[in-house]
Amino acid sequence: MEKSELFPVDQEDIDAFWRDGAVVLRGVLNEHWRRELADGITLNLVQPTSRRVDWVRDETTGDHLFHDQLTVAHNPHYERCMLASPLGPLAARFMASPTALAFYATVFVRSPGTRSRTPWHQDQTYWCADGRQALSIWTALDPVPAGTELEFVRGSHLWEKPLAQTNFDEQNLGGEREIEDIDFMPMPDFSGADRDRFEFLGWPMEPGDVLVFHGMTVHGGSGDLPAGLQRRSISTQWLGPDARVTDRPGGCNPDWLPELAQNGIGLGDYPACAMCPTITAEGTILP
Ligand SMILES: O=C(O)CCC(=O)C(=O)O
Repeated sequence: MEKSELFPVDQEDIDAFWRDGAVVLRGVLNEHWRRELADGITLNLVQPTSRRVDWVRDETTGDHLFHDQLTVAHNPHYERCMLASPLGPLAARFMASPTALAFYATVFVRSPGTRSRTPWHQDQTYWCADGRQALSIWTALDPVPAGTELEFVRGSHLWEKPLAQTNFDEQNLGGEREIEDIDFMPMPDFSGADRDRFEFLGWPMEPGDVLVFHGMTVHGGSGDLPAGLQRRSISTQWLGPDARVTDRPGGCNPDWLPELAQNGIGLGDYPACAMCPTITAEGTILP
């Protein structure tokens, strides 16, 4: 792996990303990369990490929602895709940065027909890193029909206060998370009574399409699947040079601080290290 592939980016999409907090790009991952990710998921399901949770597991209906979070070293297929597919250079271009740091990957696998919506949240308020140059690139290996899309609250990455946090534990998915010392914005009822107060973005997608969204963009709501349709989705997390490692009053999720410390990275550092490799906007993978 010497170079990442490149995918052409329109300035209009970059402008929309900074204005709205999320954009869809069509046809970014070709069949080769989709197969690589599918192989990664097959391996991940039989070799989960210690961070794996099953948000849904119903032996009667067969419904299963598997979730894991991994840095590149955990899975050679995800590693190849994060380093050599167009994702890294795209992340750098969207962050208006010469480089993108491959922070980690998040995996969601819903068995066919599983009905479990992702709670509304902002990723970055859980991360052990902060910065304006911070985004995720989400993709699904299965079609995403209308009504099951991941939704984004338009412009929410620019809100002054962070959104109240949701519980992502296996036992209490979506429950309120009590954290002192943070001036949170109370959680609106985005799916119900407060829906008219906000503007939402969401796109039906085909395999190979990707969503690029800012680390502070509020999102959720996806995943009430029709019978027979599965969803294997991967969200890759990227940081730019203004990002710094941080701790959070309520703890981080995922908490990479111990692993970063083993790589010589502490609070306040930019986390460039063997665990989080860097790719340039031109596709060079830095040693
Ligand atoms: O795929 C999903 O249901 C949730 C995705 C998500 O929350 C994320 O990528 O941060």
